Amino acid sequence: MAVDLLLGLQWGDEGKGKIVDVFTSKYDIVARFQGGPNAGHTLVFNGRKHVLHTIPSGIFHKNTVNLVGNGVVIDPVIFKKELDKLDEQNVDYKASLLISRKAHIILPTHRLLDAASEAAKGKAKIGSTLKGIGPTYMDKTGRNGIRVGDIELANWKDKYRALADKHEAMIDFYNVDIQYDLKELETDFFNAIETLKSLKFIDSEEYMHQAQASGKSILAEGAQGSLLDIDFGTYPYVTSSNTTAAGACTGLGIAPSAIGEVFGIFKAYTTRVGSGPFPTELFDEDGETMGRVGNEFGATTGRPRRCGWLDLVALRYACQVNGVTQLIMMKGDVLSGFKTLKVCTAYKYKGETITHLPYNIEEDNITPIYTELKGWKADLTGMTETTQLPLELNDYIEYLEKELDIPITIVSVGPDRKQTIVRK
Ligand code: 2SA
Ligand code: MG
Repeated sequence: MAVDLLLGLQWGDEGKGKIVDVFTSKYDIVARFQGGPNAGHTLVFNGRKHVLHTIPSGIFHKNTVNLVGNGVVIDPVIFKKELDKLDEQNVDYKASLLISRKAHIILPTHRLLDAASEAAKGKAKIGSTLKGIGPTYMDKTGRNGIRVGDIELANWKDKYRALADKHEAMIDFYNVDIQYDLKELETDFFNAIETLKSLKFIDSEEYMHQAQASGKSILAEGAQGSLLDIDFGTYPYVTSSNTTAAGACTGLGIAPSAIGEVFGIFKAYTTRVGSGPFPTELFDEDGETMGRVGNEFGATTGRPRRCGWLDLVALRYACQVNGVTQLIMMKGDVLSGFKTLKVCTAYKYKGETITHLPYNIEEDNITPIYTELKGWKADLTGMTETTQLPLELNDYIEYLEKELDIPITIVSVGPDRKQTIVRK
């Protein structure tokens, strides 16, 4: 059976957690394939909000297996906190949560290195969530990392010590003012490692292979967004993993030919948290309204997200890189009340009009060219049927479908599971 993918098409925070949760009843397995606790996936049901960072968003469904794949990086301390939250809510994850032995572990010193690197960059900082993501992936590709499977081995602490000592020397090298007590951090870390060890570690590519062969339905859950992809995002203002469709193959061990539907999820406008280019960013009242009405704050760090109009140039690019087969539009409800909506259809770049993402998309070089569409007033948040949607919103949706040549099959009108309209 094919593996379906659900991916963010912008700079993250599109609402992946919510949609995975809505989809989960259709899948036997939900798997994370990249990123780590930099992600913040928000789910709302039964009047409660839940934020997941490393654990897949299918965890609240009884019969779903949740796999943390080899492409993910795990911070045992944050992972333990997530488990504690699940315990509080009596979610039984012991049998349903599986972890790849090949996933890499974020050490306390990786987090410190992240902080040191950002501090040394000053104004040019990436705007990292400071969860140690970059340094951990550096050790992975540098072939120095510690993997989940290692902690089952007797001598892994020697390897740990050697790596942590090297990291300390590197932190010194940055020569920035970072205060830390490694002993204390290590106490928490080793405690959390023990908790991690109580979970099921598996050879996940083999598991996935068997699952596919026996007809299990699988959904791969992306984290961050396509424009934060290490190769195709707005480098260097990106995260350190492949957030796009190809990342699901390397991050789970599934073949490209095994991929079925690619669900691309986007907000009806655009947000970005952290630094880096954002051509349609607004610095006016409209941007402020989007942030306020959309409650645009980082689910992991609480940072306010930058807001702007929908960027079709960037969205089309993301659809192409991922091979999106169905689109899911989120947060249309946030745009209710805008008289006119703008959609960026091209960029003015070095005196020319272009409709692709150029190599260097620094703000100074790019002026967005907008098309205007009529807004709507109605409150969408109680709507459940397509027929209830205002005419202008239908026009907005149909305009995007035509421009992108991909159907928008789901429209979300609020954070709750129930606020989800299936169009076709
Ligand atoms: P990192 O932490 O080193 O991977 O950061 C590198 C860049 O990637 C961005 N990034 C994100 N952007 C949006 N959402 C993310 N998750 C959290 C959320 C973020 C938060 O869901 O809200 O709470 O602030 C996420 N994770 C990484 C980051 O901003 C950097 O630009
Ligand atoms: Mg998020």
